[in-house]
Amino acid sequence: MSSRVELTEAQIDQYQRDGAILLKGILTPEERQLLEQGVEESYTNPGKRATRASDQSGEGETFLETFPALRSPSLQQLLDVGRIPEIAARMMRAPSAQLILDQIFYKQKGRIIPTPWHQDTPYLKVRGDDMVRVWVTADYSPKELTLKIVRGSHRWNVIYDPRLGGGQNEALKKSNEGKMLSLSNRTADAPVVPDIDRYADSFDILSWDVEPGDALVFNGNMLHSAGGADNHPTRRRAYTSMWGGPQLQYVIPPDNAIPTLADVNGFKVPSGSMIGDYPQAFPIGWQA
Ligand SMILES: O=C(O)CCC(=O)C(=O)O
Repeated sequence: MSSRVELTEAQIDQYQRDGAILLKGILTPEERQLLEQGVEESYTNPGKRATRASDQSGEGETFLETFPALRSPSLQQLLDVGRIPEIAARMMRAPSAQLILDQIFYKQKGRIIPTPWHQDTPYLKVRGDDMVRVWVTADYSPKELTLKIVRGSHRWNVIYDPRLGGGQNEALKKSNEGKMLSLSNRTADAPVVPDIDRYADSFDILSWDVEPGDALVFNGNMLHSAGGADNHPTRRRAYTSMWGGPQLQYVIPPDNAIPTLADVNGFKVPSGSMIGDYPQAFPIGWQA
């Protein structure tokens, strides 16, 4: 597949160094339209991997769907266009990008519930450096509501326990995802997520205002969160896909984890395999 996305070496270096970068205006008008249609297709016709969570007082609503592209023709087309996986592969400096999972975080206007500080790694069945998230939004998302990311945390070589994080995981606990992950029942002996909001001066936190058409690209091992609001005037609809390079390992962790696309599609991949050896199980979105 040929390269169609304009990326500079300086941008790729920045991604590699910081673990995250905002690419301004990188999506085409067609991709923006597919995104807009796709999040609405999922929201209005939720599938079995969709859940609605609200905060402890029952206010605010986050609609979370995992693997929405399996049911939304528009989101599938958005991935098939191939520019999102091309961004992922080239940021990794990998020869290809394979799909691990995709998700919608659709936050209704009004009260916006925050997403707690976490890494994606402990929830997943993949391990390694070649793991990239591409987060795109259908609405203007001010930096307060956009992902905040601890610069350089992809190099810390720590997988945190996702349960705690300053007790912020309430919304997640209530969701199907949380139930499936049995957050109260994990056995891994892992350090607690630092209370980053409380000690914000001790961390190098990146944050951005993000518009439709931009792509926020970050390493899957990064610590990240999103803030909330009491009365935000618009929805904050984000679509986020996770891509792996061929060296990424499929692992079956001791605790529950979100299935990968391979699991959902019924492929049996031995734990410890490199995903590059299983292109049917982890579909290739872009290849050099
Ligand atoms: O959009 C959000 O609020 C959370 C997204 C997220 O955690 C992710 O893309 O990994």
